[in-house]
Amino acid sequence: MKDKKVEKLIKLEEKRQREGLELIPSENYVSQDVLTANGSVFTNKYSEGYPGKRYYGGQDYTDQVELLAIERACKLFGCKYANVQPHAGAPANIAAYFALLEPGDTVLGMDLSHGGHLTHGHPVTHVSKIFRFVRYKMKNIETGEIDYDEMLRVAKKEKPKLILAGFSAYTRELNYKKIVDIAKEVGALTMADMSHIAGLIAGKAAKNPFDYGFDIITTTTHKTLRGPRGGMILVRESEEIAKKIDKSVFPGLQGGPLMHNIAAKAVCFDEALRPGFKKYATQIVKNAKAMAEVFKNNNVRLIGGGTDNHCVLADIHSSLGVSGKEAQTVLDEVGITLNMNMIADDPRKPMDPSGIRFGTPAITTRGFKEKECKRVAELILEVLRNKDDEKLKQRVHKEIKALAKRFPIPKTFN
Ligand code: DSN
Repeated sequence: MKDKKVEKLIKLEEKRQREGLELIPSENYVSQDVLTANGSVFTNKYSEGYPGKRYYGGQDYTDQVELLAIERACKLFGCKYANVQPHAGAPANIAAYFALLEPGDTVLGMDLSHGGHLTHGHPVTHVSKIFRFVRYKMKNIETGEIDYDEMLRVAKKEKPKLILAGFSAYTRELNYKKIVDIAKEVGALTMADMSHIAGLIAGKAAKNPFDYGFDIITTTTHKTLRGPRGGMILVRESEEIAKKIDKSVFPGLQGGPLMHNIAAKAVCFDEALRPGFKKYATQIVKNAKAMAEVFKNNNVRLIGGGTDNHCVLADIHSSLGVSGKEAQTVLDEVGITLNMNMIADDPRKPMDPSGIRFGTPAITTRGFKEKECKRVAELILEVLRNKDDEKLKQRVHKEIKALAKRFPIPKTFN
């Protein structure tokens, strides 16, 4: 590169990723093919509109690559329509709301403090000023069981036009059938934001909301799905809804689609359709369960009591007397990256919460199995229990580096 400053930063980031362990559950490592497509000349092209209906000329190859991405997305998730243009998960959700709702309409979604996401109507978001968001919660924080009776009661009272399933910090399977039944009873549409678990659904390691009759799914493509940073909206079967979604994404919300990113999505969907991806998705869950087990055996309180997916949420403040922020900082020092996180009904503040959230998508991509994951969980606990012991931290850092070296980040997947 001619720009030595940026080149240096890219190299340093590569080193950081190579030598450390990535446990942020929403991060992963993409293949060289995804990187190549994402860095391709498609970035030069303006393509407002959709395949066959663009505003500018020169669309022979953009049309083909977008159609390929759509076809593969539909095959992967078992649906009829896909819009692959959302730049990320937040715009995908915003476009979906505006497609399905009128200003003032009500949405029933998971409580944000119980695992829901900012884009599901947190008061700081623009959408919360336009639509009315009401909440359902867990009935039992220790098991993660959702209060479906409460969901029905709230749905009957508030008459939502949309019921939203999905989360960014929840570790159990949702009962999609119950949610669809409740939606039918009150005449609501159903939307699943499966950003975190898209790869698990694609790899059949988690249930697919479409199998239970959900109307639409929104998702990111860069988490467990292991694709480029981006978003997508899938529609199970309604052509009417699919048309509304397309209009809402463009021209409703976005301008020109990121064609290089769409090319990279097409590559990622092809990779996820290969048999090896099922093994990968299954291993992600096994690895997360193995880490959760170590925490439980050490009497650390887990929100939801364990995990069914890729993610673990631990209340380390009540169990170990360490705050989420302290944990994040001290673990960074030893080459383990994870994030501080609010726990359900957290008495502490978002910038220094009681919990940590960690997950296994990235280390599973590196080839970690249960044995290595258990060891990492043990090391996390050792560091948190001895956070001021510099010698111990140096020893752990050395072990983390050695582990990372033994499991290099792969460039291709089966
Ligand atoms: N930032 C993503 C996550 O980590 O869950 C979602 O917005």
